[in-house]
This record gives sequence, structure tokens and C-alpha cells, in this order.
Amino acid sequence: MKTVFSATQLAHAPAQEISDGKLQPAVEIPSRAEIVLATVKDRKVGDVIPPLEFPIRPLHRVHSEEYVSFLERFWPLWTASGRDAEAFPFVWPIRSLRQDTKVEHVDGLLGRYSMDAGTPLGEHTYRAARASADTALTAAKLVLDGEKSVFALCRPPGHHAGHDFFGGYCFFNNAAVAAQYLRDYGLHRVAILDVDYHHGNGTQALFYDRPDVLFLSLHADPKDEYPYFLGYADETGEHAGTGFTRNWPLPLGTDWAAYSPALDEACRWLLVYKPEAMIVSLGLDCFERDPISGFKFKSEDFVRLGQRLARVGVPTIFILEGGYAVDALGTNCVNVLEGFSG
Ligand code: SP5
Ligand code: ZN
Repeated sequence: MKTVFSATQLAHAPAQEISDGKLQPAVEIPSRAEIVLATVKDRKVGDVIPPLEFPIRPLHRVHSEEYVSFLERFWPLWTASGRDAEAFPFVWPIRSLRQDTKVEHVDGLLGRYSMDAGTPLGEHTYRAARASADTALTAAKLVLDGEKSVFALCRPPGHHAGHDFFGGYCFFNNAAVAAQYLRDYGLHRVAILDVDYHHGNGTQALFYDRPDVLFLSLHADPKDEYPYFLGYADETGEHAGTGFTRNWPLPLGTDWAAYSPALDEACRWLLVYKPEAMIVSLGLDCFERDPISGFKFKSEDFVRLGQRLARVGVPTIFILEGGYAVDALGTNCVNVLEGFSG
């Protein structure tokens, strides 16, 4: 299986994040990608190739022009306002505040275009996020050109990012951008299976009213876990998309034995839908030693996950999402890829 990776993604290197009422060391850091890349090479998964540089158009198919332009202009605006540290939003246009005003202050823009205060933005964030999206797009193009499986080693991750907001360490929704690209260049039915520990709220929202992109997600129950405000079992799509979203919220402490029946059910939905390609939003944060998560996967369970996904039998793009136990991240990720490849 080919891996797509760009070192430009490493330029986004947040130092700290807001968590548990404190500034703590950031967990979505460049060493995540480095250890996955090293393990891909060590275990000879296949060739590692750089992404193509795509124009902005495929990003505008998913994200608003205003949002993309905000990310691009952010650092100059921020530094012009006298700041030089990495940035966190702190005020949002929540119920009773106006949504219709044209905000110009950079602090207002940060709130306008974000969903949480846990996602630092730095000088190189835009560039790295573009490279991450290009990595996913290149994987999609390879599948259109006939590859049966490709690994997009994306960082920063994407599945929390929506049409016009960042959050959950995500800026561009790599999986959604890849899915839309597959639709725009010839495929009629695409499925996204999200196995990150956290619900993929951005991806779900982007395709919620559409039957052409099936969204299935297994994750920690949002009544107990981030993102709290989406990912419940009664969310099944709307309008033409009714029935084309499915969520499996699972309790804290879920291990492989409790997870695999839900995964089997998701895979049966895939067999019924018969997608021409599948995108796996591959978070590795179900791991028992993940520092911010509460599931109980062992490293061997990721092999089983890959084996189960192979049985779906459709061209597959793996897109890296979360997973923060850095020392085990390469092993867990390549375990999925090897389990898939057999
Ligand atoms: C892509 C992805 O996995 N994003 C995850 C975003 C999670 N953000 C919330 C982090 C809250 C961490 N809480 C720490 C609890 C353990 N002390
Ligand atoms: Zn996650």
C-alpha cells in the first residue's frame, strides 16, 4: 500500500493547549507523524510519496471561501494586533449574540470560525493544513487512477472541522475534501467510516443532507466525551440524506469485544450501500494508553480492525485522524494497514 506524506505538515507545531483548566503540553504534535512515517518505512508498508500540490478549488468544495481566507490571513492579522504567541479563540457568537455582523477584529474572527478553545493556531498552521489536505486529495486521486488502497498520512487531522470552522485540532476536513473529490471526478457513491475515538462532527455535518456520501461513525458517547454536542444515535441524516448517517456511541471503557459487534453492524451497512470507494477516518485514539481518551484497545486489536475493514472489499483510503499515545502510534497505525493488506 502506498503512503502519501509531506514534511510541510510538520510545520504546525503547537506548544500548548487548554485542557483541564490549564495550559498543558499540546498532544497533536509533529512527532505523531514522524513515528507513523518511521514505522511505515520499518515495516515496509510500501512506497512513500509526496502529495501533489492542488489548487484551492477542491477545498472550496467543502469549506467556505471566507473561512479558508481567514486561515490564510490569520497570522499576519494576529501579529499586526501585537501578539506573537500561538492563538486560542475565547469568545463565540453563541445564542443571543449577533451572527450577522461583519467581524473584523482578529479576536472576533477567531471565535466566528472555531468551535472550541482547545485548538492552537500558529504561524505555519495554514501551510501545514493545506499540505495535509493535499495529502488526502493525492490519495483520492490515486484511488481514482486504480489503486485499491492508499494511506494518507495526514496531520493536522480533519474530522472535527466543518464548513466554516476549525476545532478539535482540525482545520481542513481531509476526509470530506477527499470524499467530495471522488464525487467530483467520477464516483457516485462514497462511504466514510470514522473509527476515531471522538465523533467526527465536521464530517457528519458536511454530508448530513446528502445520500451520495454515507457517514458511519463509532466513537465514545458524546454524553461523556468531546465533542458533546453531536454524535448521538438519533442523528440519521435529513432531507435527501435521511438514513445516510449512522452513529454508534459507545460507553467509556469499551474494549475490542464490545466494539466489534458495532463495527460488524457498520460493515453490514457498507455492504448494503455498496460504495465505489470507502474513506476510513483512522484515529488510533481508542488505544488503552491514549492520554486523552477512555477506550481499551490493545495494539493487536488494531490488526483485527484492519482485517475487518478488508472484508468490506472496496477500494479504501485510510486518512490519519487522532491518536496521542505517540510511542505506540506507529505500531497501532501500521497494525491496521497490515491487517487490511493481509
Ligand atoms: C482529531 C482528534 O482526535 N481530536 C480530538 C480533540 C479533543 N479535544 C478535547 C481534548 C480534551 C482533553 N481532555 C483531557 C482529559 C484527560 N485529562
Ligand atoms: Zn480523536
